[in-house]
Amino acid sequence: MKTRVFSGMQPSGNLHIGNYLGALRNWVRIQHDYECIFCIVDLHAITLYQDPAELRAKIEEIAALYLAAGIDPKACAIMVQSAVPAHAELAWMLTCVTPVGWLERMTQYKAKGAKQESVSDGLLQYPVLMAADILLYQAGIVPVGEDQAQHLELTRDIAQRFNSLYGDTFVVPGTSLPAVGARVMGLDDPTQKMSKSAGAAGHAVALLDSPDKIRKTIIRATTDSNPAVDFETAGAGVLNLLTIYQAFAGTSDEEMKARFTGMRYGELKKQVTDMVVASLGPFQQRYREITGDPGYLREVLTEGAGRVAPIANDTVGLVKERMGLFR
Ligand code: AQP
Repeated sequence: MKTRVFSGMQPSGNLHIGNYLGALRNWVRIQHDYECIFCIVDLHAITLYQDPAELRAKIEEIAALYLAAGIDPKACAIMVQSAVPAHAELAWMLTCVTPVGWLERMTQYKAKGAKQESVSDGLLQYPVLMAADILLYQAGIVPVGEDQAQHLELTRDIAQRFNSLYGDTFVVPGTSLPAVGARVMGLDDPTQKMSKSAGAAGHAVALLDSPDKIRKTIIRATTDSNPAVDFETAGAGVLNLLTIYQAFAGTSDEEMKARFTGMRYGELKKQVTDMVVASLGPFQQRYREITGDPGYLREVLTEGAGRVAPIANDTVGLVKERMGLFR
């Protein structure tokens, strides 16, 4: 039997090249080697306020982006988290075995919480819901970007704690990070990771940005005080541009050095722009074709949820059995 893979994205803004290079592209690469479930995690998105109409539209947009990136819905289940109630059900059961201190230590909770006037309990519980998503399907591998590594560590801690309290129940999942592009930084501020919710102009390149917008964003990217590329002393902004190029082009470290050492930043930005525009072009074309048939999208999502629900319900049944809950 193939190892199961689970991963997801929040429909909380415009997917950017960080989401693509850190996660989505790897999903496409491994989709035929494993039994894959790719989720649109709308219950996670509402840990921060979302406009209801926009959220509903974003869910379908993300599904279309999965397909445009090359996820094959025949090989993989593409589904929406809230369409399978077992996600929320298992999250509650796991909440009851998770010490609050574990959650308060999460860096994403601290960073996102600091920007809110009032922090919802949902934001604190976010990683428990993520653990439920993964453990529900007994996933062995979770391909994510580096910012999610701490949440994955917590998922393992929760699984192990549950297993030791109630007996072996959950597969303890492994994290899979890409070799290049695991943490793409903001183009305006390379000390912060590129983020959907950051909002500032010049921060991110969204997957659906026009070539003109991409050019304007990259041309304004923060560099450093060197006149040209020097791999030994390059600042975070220059390294970020080089990473973006390397991740899209698939070039080796040696090729990168040979190509870019001594290149002036204007030319570096031009080459990065050309690479990003050329890589996103076919992707955007596929996106337009897919969204031309909304019936097809709904079919894919309905079929995906139907395919995974029995696995999820079996796990909830087992957990209820182990915990002594009414069945
Ligand atoms: N900057 C990044 N570089 C590489 N990978 C990234 N990911 C996110 N940002 C980067 C990976 O993308 C997947 C989906 O992320 P998410 O939707 O769960 O939300 P997130 O991790 O919180 O990402 P964002 O873009 O910062 O969204 P918001 O602002 O809405 O919270 C994950 O695998 C993530 O690691």
